[in-house]
Parts: sequence; C-alpha cells; structure tokens
Amino acid sequence: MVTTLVHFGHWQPISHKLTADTTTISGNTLRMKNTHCILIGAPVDCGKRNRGCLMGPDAYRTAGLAEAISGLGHTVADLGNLSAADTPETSSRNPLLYRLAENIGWTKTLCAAAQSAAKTGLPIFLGGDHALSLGSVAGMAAHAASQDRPLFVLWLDAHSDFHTPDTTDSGNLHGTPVGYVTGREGFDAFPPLPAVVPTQNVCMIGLRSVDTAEHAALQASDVTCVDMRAIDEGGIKAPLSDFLAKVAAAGGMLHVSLDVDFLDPSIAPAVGTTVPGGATMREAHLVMELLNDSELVTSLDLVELNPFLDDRGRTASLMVDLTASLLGRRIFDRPTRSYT
Ligand SMILES: [Mn+2]
Repeated sequence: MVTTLVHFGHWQPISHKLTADTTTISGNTLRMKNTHCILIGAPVDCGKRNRGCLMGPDAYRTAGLAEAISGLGHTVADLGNLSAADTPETSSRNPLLYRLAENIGWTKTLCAAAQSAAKTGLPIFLGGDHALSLGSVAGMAAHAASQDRPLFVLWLDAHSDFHTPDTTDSGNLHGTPVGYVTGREGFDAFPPLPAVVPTQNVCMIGLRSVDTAEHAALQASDVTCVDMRAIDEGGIKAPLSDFLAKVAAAGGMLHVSLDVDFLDPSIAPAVGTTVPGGATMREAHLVMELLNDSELVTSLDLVELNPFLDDRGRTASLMVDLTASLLGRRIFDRPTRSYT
C-alpha cells in the first residue's frame, strides 16, 4: 500500500488523512459475507464431441480459484473430482445422441452432489462441459423445493441450450440442460426431475447463436431471452436488475450457470464453441458485481472451459476473476470520491 504522498514538496504520511471524508481502496467489502464455498470437480467431457473439458477443474485449481475465494474472507472446501455413476447403455429415438449413458450417469452424480452440498454452503461446479448442468440444476431445484423456495436460473451463454434429445441436430447433450430442467418432453431416458424449474424463472443473457428449433420453443415459452443486440442497445444492467428484482420478490434461490462462450472469444479463447460478439470484460464483471450486490446467488456452474485451447491460462484466470467478483471482490469501495 502507498503510505506517503508528495505534498507541497515534502513527504507526508497519508494514512492519517484517510478519515471519514474519504474512501479507502479495498477489496474487502463483501456483500456475501463468510460464505462457505464447496468446489465440486465435474470433469464432464461427454456433452459434445470436442475433447478437453475434462481438464477444466484442474485448470481452475491451477489458476488459484480456492485461494481467490479464501482471500475474500470466505471458506472453501474442495471435494475433488467426481465421476459419472455407472449407467447401462440405453437406446434412444435419436441415433445421433452422443454418449447418452455417460450423460445420464453424470446427471445422477451431480444431482445428488448438488443436493448434498447445498445443505452446507454454496456449491461451485467446476466443469466440465455444459451437460453437467443437467445434474447441477436438477439438484439445486430439488434442494430449493425442499426449502419451499422457488429456484431461479441465470444462464450466461452464447447459446440457449434449450434443445431436447429429440430436437438436437448435433446429438450433443450439452445443448439440452435448460430443456431438461424446465421439464420439456423427450428426456425419458434421464432420471425423472425431482422438481421442475418453471420457464418464467429462467433468464438467458448473452444469446447470439440459437438454433431454429430452440428459437421456436423459446418464443412459445416464458423464458426471458436477452440477446447481444439487446445488450448493445440498452446495456447489460437493466435486464439483469429486472430479473434479480423478480428473484428477490419471490424469495427465490438463484443458480448461475456461466458458460465460457458468454464471453467474447478475444478475451476467452478456451472454448470449443466460440461465437464472436460476446460479452466484454467489463460487461462480464459488472454482471458478477451486480450478482454480489443482490446477495441472491446460491450456486454456480463454471462450464465449457477447454484448457487444451487456452492461451497461457488466461481464460481460466478470467473465469477465476469473475468468480471473485461474484463473491465480493471490488475495484473500489463504493461510493468513491470521484463517483457516487
Ligand atoms: Mn452452454
């Protein structure tokens, strides 16, 4: 820390000047105080064909996720990496479906892990591709139901992931978790949902690649869809604040699912499904800071990081920084002297 400053040509200690009329620079103003964070390694790599997401959990650890969280005054437990529950091979109407049994196994594992972890803290799922959210969100929905509270889901993603096993053209199940948790038809091979997330409780921000079948289904649903054009025209704060007000008014729990491809590929190259025109560094941090202000977040997915495609770990580091913003890291205490 700077302890002196030049003042009329001589050195003078600054520390005593930082009294009530000024604001110190500090990273420690926490809205979510003393949160117990539970890191759940979910090296899911079966939700799509490009491999590499299985390295994601260890990349987050290498980038210092636990240290960043504990440095904010929270406690952290790392449960290590889980593995998919054994599941017999099963057939499906869609012959294109990729590694269905393994996806079902992960859904069982993560649904149970979410319910167990949510009893003691804030689960953070270290992906792993977005198929992990089939289980993480299903489990959080079950937990919320057990508390008699509604679950809301914020989907930060270039894609809507609203397919069903019947509508996907790629057969990649990482494009289906929102379809599953909102109770769409076609998931007969999957475990029955303990609790459905109503579509009006889902908000997607960052959309810029939505398939035709998903588009039609979204249009017929109550999902709030905030695409990049809406963000360009009106900024990212208003739609997020509207959604958070809804969550607060309902006394809801909030699950945040952060896909690396929410971010612009120029700042986050380590993802197999890059789509140009994504969120900027500041838009992403602002989302996380507003989420911290809201004190509503009860669980988090960090998904689709493919360390094989990263550039000296910078995407993993950015995802760690965004998680820190969500958990209370500040640039300045607010209000600052220059801007209130
Ligand atoms: Mn996704």
